[in-house]
Amino acid sequence: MSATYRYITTFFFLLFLSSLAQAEVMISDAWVRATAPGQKVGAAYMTLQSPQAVKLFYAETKSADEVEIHSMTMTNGIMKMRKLDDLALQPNKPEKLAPGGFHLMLFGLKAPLKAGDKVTLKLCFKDEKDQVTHQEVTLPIKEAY
Ligand SMILES: [Cu+2]
Repeated sequence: MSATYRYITTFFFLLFLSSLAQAEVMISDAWVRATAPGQKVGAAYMTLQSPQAVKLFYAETKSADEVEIHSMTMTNGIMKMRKLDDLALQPNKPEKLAPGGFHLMLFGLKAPLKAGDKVTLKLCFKDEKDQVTHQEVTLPIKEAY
């Protein structure tokens, strides 16, 4: 086997490995709620579906200082929000982030989120072997409905 041939096969093997590691999470119905002027907090929603078990453990955006993963539950008629360390996705089971439930909370907005504009989020997932993948998603800003 020539050195060139070996080099090429190694290259394609590595390419194959990296494609295995990057099994993408499907992101659909993604949107960000428009905010009023002066409002410093926003919320992002989307449906996540992963081919393998992963955890969403970190998110960031240039539009805000910090992004937190939140759950929302109703207890005795009172809405309670809680910060989560991560959000686990079961293989092929869609996890819905929607008003009244899971959401991404944007703290320290740099500017009001205006309907018609867009926000780009970077989402970081970790698989069961602690392998981290990043995905960018661009969300339209919409009025609450
Ligand atoms: Cu929240």
